[in-house]
Amino acid sequence: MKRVTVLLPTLDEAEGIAEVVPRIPTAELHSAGWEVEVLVVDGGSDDGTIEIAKNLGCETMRQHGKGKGVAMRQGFASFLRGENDVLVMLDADGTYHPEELLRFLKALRHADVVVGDRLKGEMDPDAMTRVNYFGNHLLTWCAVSLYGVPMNDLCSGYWAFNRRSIALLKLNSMRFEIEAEMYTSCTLENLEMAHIPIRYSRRLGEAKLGSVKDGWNILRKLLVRRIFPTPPRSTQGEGNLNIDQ
Ligand SMILES: Nc1nc2c(ncn2[C@@H]2O[C@H](COP(=O)(O)OP(=O)(O)O)[C@@H](O)[C@H]2O)c(=O)[nH]1
Ligand SMILES: [Mg+2]
Repeated sequence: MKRVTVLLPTLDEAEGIAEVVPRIPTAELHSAGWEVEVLVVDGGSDDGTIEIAKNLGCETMRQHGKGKGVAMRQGFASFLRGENDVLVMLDADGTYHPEELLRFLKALRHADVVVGDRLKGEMDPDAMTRVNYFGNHLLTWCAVSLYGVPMNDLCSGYWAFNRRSIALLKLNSMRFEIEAEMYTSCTLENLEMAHIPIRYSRRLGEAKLGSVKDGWNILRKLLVRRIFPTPPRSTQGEGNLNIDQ
């Protein structure tokens, strides 16, 4: 059996986590040869998210500091300390569909990294605000112009990675610019990226992303990584995730 880590970042996602974890198709994955472990990295929820996650059998971890970027890097570092083969990340808010996990694992046979593409996929009419929709198109266009590597949905939060690619990623993002930096790092490490259309639905609970501020941070990250491709190395060990633990 191969083993997959499903990484879920959470900040007050009691409603979302209670729905998302049970929707992970563990039986289907098992019959396809996959053992599943769910890792929840929490940013300080006080609505019972961690307790719900524990009751659902997830491994849970409190992140140091704040921000989705910090949480993801901490989850990646934890994955590298273990021995699982593949990591899949998605939001814990019901927007992405865990039922599509096996499609990611299949696509990963022919790529190092698989990105779920909402813009060419099936987007529910109320799933994304207009500002986020156009902002994402604009940022994706900027990313492709700057790096020259195909990308359809820069801000997608549904990605799958083989172990080698996680070990090669060099990241220091704090917040929602993490996916843009994952893209820049994949291009700089010459990782093979595949894109699959996915479904995207309206979130449960409250959004944490602030469109304008976070959009600007994403653009700034794209520009900074074009000039300084690698973030400063602040830790020892595999990869350069800049996590001190
Ligand atoms: N651990 C952690 N997770 C976060 C933090 N901020 C947001 N998240 C989670 O990251 C995911 C994406 O956040 P969301 O508000 O849905 O932003 P969007 O999907 O990019 O619009 C959700 O599962 C959030 O609960 C944070 O500071 N720490
Ligand atoms: Mg979301």
